[in-house]
Amino acid sequence: MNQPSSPASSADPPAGSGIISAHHGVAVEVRFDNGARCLVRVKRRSGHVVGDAVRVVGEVLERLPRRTELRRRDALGGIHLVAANLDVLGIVVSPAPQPPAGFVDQAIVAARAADLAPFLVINKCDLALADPYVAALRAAYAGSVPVFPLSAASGAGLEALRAFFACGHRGAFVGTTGVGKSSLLNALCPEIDLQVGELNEYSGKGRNTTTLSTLHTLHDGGELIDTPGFQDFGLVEISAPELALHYPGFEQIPPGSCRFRNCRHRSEPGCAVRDLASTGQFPADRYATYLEILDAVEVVEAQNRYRGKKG
Ligand SMILES: Nc1nc2c(ncn2[C@@H]2O[C@H](COP(=O)(O)OP(=O)(O)O)[C@@H](O)[C@H]2O)c(=O)[nH]1
Ligand SMILES: [Mg+2]
Repeated sequence: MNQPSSPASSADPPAGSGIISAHHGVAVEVRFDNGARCLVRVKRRSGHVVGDAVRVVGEVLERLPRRTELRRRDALGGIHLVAANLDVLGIVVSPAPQPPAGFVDQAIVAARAADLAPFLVINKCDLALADPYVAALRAAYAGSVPVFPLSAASGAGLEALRAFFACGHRGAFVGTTGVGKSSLLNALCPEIDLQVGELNEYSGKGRNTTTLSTLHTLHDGGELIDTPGFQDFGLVEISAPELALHYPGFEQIPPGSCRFRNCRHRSEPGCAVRDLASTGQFPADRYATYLEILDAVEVVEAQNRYRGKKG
């Protein structure tokens, strides 16, 4: 079998190892290690996703083990694999519209639970009301994740984010509708040419029955995955143990501080987190937010248990 030496047009399908750089439903584009690309037919539910490392042998794709998997939950509760082998997940927020309470915390926990390093992008910093919003988010999260205040519209602050990706990170963005994710992707990678302010995939009837996911190489280095419709969907639900382990701010508390290893940091005896919060050594508002999210997560867990018993 020929080693790939020319782009996808050659008659012989190239062979070798590479990465899935686009998914068209019935075919995937493989980008080989030497930069050549080719289309390979796949079954509609082949399970391949953008970011998968593959070996092409003839017409057959052999998938290599994944380092990470990013999943989302759709409006009906179905879980879908979105991308493989990402390193970082950008959580995008803006001063207007602001995400719902607890959104950033839960996204950070979901990313960490999937072994992705989360970072926070605060878009629309050109708006007059941005400064206090940035200050509050920095106070809450700067000790836990990288924070990038920027404006996709004016370009201010984009360089720092480009430099972050240039370290060799492969990532994707999540965030609620209207915070400027499409604008940000366009600003970082103009060839994507996304529609800004478009209806989201879910409510936009008749559009894009085949979701097309693509992997883009940024000019300064690093890669971005764009999966239309994904960004506005929910990440998979987090479990109470994941929340207790990954809640932003808890990194400061040395492991093993609580009496019980599986401490949920609520009413367990010998809970170091509760003690630190009650003496002001851990911010009381951050602890209160944790408890609110824990309540909500436990309600969902109880509902799922109930459904499981019935079913
Ligand atoms: N003022 C300001 N508006 C922005 C910025 N980025 C995006 N927008 C606007 O915010 C709206 C939503 O942007 P869009 O990229 O579609 O958000 P998405 O739903 O997260 O993909 C559009 O009207 C954009 O023009 C920014 O940096 N500053
Ligand atoms: Mg969008």
